[in-house]
Amino acid sequence: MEIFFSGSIRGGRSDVDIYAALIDLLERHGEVLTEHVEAEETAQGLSDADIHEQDVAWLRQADVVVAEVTTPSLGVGYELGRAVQWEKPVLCLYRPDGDHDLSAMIRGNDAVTVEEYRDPATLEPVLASFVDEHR
Ligand code: 6K6
Repeated sequence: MEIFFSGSIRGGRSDVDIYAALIDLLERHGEVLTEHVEAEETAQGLSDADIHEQDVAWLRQADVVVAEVTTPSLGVGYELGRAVQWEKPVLCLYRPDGDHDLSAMIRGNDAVTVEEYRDPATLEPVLASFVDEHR
């Protein structure tokens, strides 16, 4: 099971510790292709074109897509749009006590499952059943 985890990078890094906790949980169920989303340091030597090409290839390859969408990000929104177009199973994780309302383009999309949460630890059964459903 190959999992594409999507989370804000240039959109803002305030949730990076949560991304790390979610990636740890997801690694119990498969291979996370996009561990860099939890990296503290931005990768050296990759152009924006390299990043786009690599991420689109991983997205195409992934069996499922899990995105943390509390911090709005153009890149995450772009990845979600492409994942929906390719009919990938998509789970979006959203903390309603954050500073941003979730976009209608995510909440209003029948092809996307939205799960609200407060503590990443409570998501273990949600992630397990989402991954198992699409195994
Ligand atoms: C590595 C670690 C931190 O920053 C980097 C270098 N930049 C990127 N590396 C890999 N993927 C990226 C990078 N910038 C954006 N992305 C992709 O877009 C990721 O798959 C994220 O899910 C998404 C974030 O988009 P922005 O618009 O918030 O940057």
